Amino acid sequence: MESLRAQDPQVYDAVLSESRRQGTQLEMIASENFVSRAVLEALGTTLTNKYAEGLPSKRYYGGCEFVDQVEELARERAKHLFDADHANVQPHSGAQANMAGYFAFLKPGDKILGMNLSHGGHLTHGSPVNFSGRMYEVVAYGVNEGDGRIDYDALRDVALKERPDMIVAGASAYPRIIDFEAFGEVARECGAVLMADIAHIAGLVATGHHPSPVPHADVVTTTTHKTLRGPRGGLILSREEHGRIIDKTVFPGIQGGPLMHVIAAKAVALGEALEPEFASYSARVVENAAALAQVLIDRGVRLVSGGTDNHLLLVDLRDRDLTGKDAEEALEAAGITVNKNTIPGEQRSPFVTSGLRVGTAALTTRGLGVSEMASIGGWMADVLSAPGDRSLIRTIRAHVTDLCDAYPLYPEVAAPPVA
Ligand code: DSN
Repeated sequence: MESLRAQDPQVYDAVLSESRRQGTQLEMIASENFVSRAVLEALGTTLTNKYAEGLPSKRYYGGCEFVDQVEELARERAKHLFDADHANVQPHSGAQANMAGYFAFLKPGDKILGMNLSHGGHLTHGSPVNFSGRMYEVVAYGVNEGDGRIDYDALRDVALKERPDMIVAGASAYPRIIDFEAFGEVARECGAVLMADIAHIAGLVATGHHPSPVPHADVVTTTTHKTLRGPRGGLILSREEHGRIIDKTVFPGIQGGPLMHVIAAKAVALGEALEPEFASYSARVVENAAALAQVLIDRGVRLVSGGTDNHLLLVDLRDRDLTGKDAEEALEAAGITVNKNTIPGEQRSPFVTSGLRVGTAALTTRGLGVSEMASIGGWMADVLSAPGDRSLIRTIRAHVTDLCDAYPLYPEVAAPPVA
């Protein structure tokens, strides 16, 4: 980054500080990960200069022969990885991918059935503060508050009563396997389109560590940067019959020029995900989450649904005199980065909450395994039991620093700041 350093020391310093922050804390936000150097390099290429509206070989601008190669690689790798007929790799984000899914199949005022946000759903699944809740009539399904798992009988009942035009299967804070086959049956029974949003679990789906929605859903959307470990962005998979409408909806429907440098980085990440190493990485993500869950449970920490099947856990703090906000801050002071999160039955606002969401995808990329999860789980339990104990937090911060030093992340960021 020599040119950046010389030309714009303020931006350079902020980037360097962020790199240092990532390297010196335990990143346990369930939706984050660390990309490879190859992905980082692809993001910083001349492809950012190129306009390429359209699709490979069908562009509205000249000079697209090389970006065509990149986009074709990304599309083919995505189809191969997920065993899908059709892939569109242009959505700028998961929200854009979901918008394209809605616009391709629905008209304003149609009815969608999505997961209740406080039960683990996502803003784009029908929240009133999001375009999805403003453009469509929304009904919700959720989890059984007793066991924290999706209530498939209640889902069927509400689907048959409400007759939605689309059902959205997927979540951003759900620690258990999602039964996409059951969703498919309900959607067919009530005549709805099924959209599966696998943003969180895409890497697990790609490697067989979570059942795939591809055989059951009309359209599957995802981000590329969570368990899939690619650059920030979105991706849409569909059956061949829906490919044309999905493509037209992304461009010219909702986006302009695709971000070709990001698509190059998606191609690289999808290539990595096709390698056997990625399958063993995904297995370790799940193994680490299970190990972390067990340590927390053994230490008396309550988890929504009593554990996890995937890469994340949801801590239920309602038995403690502690909010999600305060717990997040105390853990951050100890060097452990998580996010406060609403939980089923939530009584507090989303800015305060009664829960924490914790994930293992990023630390697994960094090389940490089950023995490190045992230590981290113990430190988390200690902090949650005494969030105001500054001396304890200082001690844990020192342990976290030692652990981070043992697993360096992008070591070149140790370069000194601009004087
Ligand atoms: N912000 C993402 C997450 O944390 O799950 C979802 O958009």
